[in-house]
Amino acid sequence: MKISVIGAGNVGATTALFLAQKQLGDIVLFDVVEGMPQGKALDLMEAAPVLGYDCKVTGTNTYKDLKESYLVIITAGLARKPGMTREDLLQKNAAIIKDIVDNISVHCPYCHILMVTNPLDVMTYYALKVSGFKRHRVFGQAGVLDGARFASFIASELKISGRDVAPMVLGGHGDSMVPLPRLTKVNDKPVPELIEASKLNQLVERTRHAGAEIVSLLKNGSAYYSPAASAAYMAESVVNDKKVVVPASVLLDGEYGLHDVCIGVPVKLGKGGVEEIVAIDLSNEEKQALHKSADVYKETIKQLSL
Ligand code: TXD
Repeated sequence: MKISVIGAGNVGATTALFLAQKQLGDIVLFDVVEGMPQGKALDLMEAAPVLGYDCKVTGTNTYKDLKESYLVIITAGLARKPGMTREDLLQKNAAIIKDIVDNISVHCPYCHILMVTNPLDVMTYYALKVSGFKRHRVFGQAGVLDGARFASFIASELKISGRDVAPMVLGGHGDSMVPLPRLTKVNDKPVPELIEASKLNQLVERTRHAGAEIVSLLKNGSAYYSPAASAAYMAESVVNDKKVVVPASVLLDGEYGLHDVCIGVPVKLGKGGVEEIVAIDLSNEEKQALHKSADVYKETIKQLSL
């Protein structure tokens, strides 16, 4: 199995490391900066004897090396700086995504695309439209990350392991995201039974702004360990056909009462990409929050030239 990672910056290179550690297949790291993906790929190969993986990692500046990739993970593009919203990246990243997707369509027309570049939900929609691929082949990573952030805050509040928290965060990857405490469980117990409402509300708000919290600490870029871990987790479910159900940004065609917008909802990920959009019962309030989030992205999509 061949997996290509486009953009060998912070998220891309870290994703390649996690993919290698999961032994998911051979990895191609692509970037427009000459020598950089080759250097990082070589470095990753030199880590292999110590870390114990035996897949091949290569770096390239040439699109034809993507040939026959089963999965292409797109992390190329500008990252946020302090004070920027994800939407501020829109036009510049759209130009980058167009170029990449045009090349993917030529060199690996049968692949699946996992979008990571921001603004995530809009770039997923854009990649889908530019590629002309069916919707099960183009999906975006955000809900796994937002859920992981929510889970880590809950775990540190309860002084338990993050592994014991099963989070649920739907909606777009931005301030309008929809963390769902009612459906977030700690060892099968809904989290509102374990954390009092005002504290839980603080954790929800911190989750909504968790990306900005890291941007303001780093001052020159955005988070990458947790985004890369989340992308590799989704890749594993696709490549190894694990069929995990996770929130991912996908094109909705009537599901959850939404049309023609990519937004985070629970999906089953397997060899076929998005094999199912999973319906879960939402309260009226939760449904409204999801629709409000979708409206934000429907507006942003209008700024794209499609
Ligand atoms: O969870 C999520 N979805 C996100 C997404 C979480 C964190 C970061 N998120 C977004 O990922 C972020 O807002 C950016 O849009 C991307 C990449 O973030 P990263 O932190 O990796 O940015 P870097 O380190 O600047 O790397 C970007 C790389 C850099 O090496 C550029 O040379 C390369 O992208 N780049 C390109 N590669 C290939 N092809 C083209 N055209 C290209 N243009 C730039």
